[in-house]
Amino acid sequence: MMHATLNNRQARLLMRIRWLAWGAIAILIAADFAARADRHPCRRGLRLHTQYGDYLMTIRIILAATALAGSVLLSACNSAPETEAPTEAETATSQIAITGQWSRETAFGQDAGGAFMTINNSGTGADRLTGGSTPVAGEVQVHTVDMTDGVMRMRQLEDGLEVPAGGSVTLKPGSFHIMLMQLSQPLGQGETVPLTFNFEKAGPVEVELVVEPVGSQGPDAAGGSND
Ligand SMILES: [Cu+2]
Repeated sequence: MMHATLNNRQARLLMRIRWLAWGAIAILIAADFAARADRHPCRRGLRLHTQYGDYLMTIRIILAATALAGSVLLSACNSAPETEAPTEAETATSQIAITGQWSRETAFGQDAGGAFMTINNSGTGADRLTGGSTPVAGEVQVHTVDMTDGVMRMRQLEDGLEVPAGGSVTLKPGSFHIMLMQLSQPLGQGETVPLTFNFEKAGPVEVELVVEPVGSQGPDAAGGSND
């Protein structure tokens, strides 16, 4: 997203210009009233058609033009977004570390596989895992699992998965997971699979998945394979 950004100093300067413009308009209006008072019927006498009267008229036209220009300038200033200074969210950084990443053995002909891991973000800003790439699959998707009418269904997280600042998200069977779509080859137990994740802030993060046996709940799960 590209948009004009003012820093704090520019924002303060704009505010000062705005107050000066308001002040100038107030003075011009006051001066105009003074000029009108001078031409009030009970005071003008014979002066109305003198050179002095023409002079006052000229001043009034100049005042009106200046006030008009001032208000146009003001509305232009007002239409500029108020808070253009970089927000905390914009300057915050993400520090991603991925641990315990693994995948599961697939049968010949199986066209999708899962991948699981824990994603830590020790940075000051939340980040978002949006997807990734691997040589063994056509597409890497971020999935979640929902319960619909008592049936567990998985679904792609189109907007990715948020990893909070100073927090972590665990991807595991039955919950958030990575889906390796259109596998070009079966994943064999003991193999390692390179995978590059895409994070919105941190950018690409490379990992190597360890392929665990069919039915595994993860390398750290007690008992290992349980089917
Ligand atoms: Cu899935």
